Amino acid sequence: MALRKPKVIVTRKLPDAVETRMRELFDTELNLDDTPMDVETLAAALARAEVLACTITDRLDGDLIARAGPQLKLIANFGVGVDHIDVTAANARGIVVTNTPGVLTEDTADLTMGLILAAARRVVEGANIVQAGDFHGWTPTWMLGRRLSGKRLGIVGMGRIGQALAKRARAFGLAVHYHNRKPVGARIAEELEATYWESLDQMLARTDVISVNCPHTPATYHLLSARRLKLLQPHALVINTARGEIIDEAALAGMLQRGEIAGAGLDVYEHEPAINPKLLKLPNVVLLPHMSSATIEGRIEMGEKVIINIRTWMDGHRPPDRVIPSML
Ligand code: 8YV
Repeated sequence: MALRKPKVIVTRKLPDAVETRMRELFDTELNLDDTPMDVETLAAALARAEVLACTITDRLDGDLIARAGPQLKLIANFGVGVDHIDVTAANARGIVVTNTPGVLTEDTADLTMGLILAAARRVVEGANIVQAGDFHGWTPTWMLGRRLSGKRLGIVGMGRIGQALAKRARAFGLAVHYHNRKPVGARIAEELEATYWESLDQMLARTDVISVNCPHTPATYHLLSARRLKLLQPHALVINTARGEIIDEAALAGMLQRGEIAGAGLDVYEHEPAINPKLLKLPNVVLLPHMSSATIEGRIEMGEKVIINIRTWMDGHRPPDRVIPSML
């Protein structure tokens, strides 16, 4: 007997292959013109959907979740970070929340390594000079960057993405240091030749490049506070492909402007999509538009994860990527 198709409302445009499969499997409403949903449109979706397939651009706070109809049973997020969803409020109403871990790990680690290289070797600055027609010939002392090999990388958050970054960093000759709630297992630590710092403060003061790779939770909000940023060495680079809220962006911009740290590579921002205007004017920063997981392969795999989560829930099983507050 064919399963009844649940009403699934998708809040943003997803890759065609994903949308087609969702239409085959579910009673799916797509957002074909990709207009981000405002609060009232989201509330209307929560009042009708059995499953909401949402993204980071949908802020599902406790007030909005309180407006969900009793039929809403699953919020299947297209993305790994769930800091835009009040998971506790959802669970309290019997709504399961899922995400898409694993499939964007390698792509995000690739671009994090790219930002490290770009910031250390002034890649964007150099490219802009050429494009502006200002390259008038080689000189021995022009466009000097900093060598990566032999330097120390401090990874804040040694989960999947942190570990994938560590593997890449080793290949570039960087020594891997990390801060995490707890040390990684002995086998992984040995493979990555990684040094664990229980004290984030101590690691910050001793590493040359800092990369933020932890989730944004109440415990990691402004983890890199103004006080902690001051512990960095003047030649340090700060890289962030996780969430803007983890760094005090105003403090970081001020320090970069005053030359108190050497540079930054940022893909995410505290008040995204707004960016601190100071950052936009600085030559020593590389700024990307939240694109570290943006590959067509990754987006399709994220969609497949969303589908698997909905499908297993439909079949009465526990979805594989269920998020529970104690994991955050
Ligand atoms: C995604 C991300 O592109 O998955 C995440 O948490 O930050 C991004 O890389 C985005 O969240 C899609 O919703």
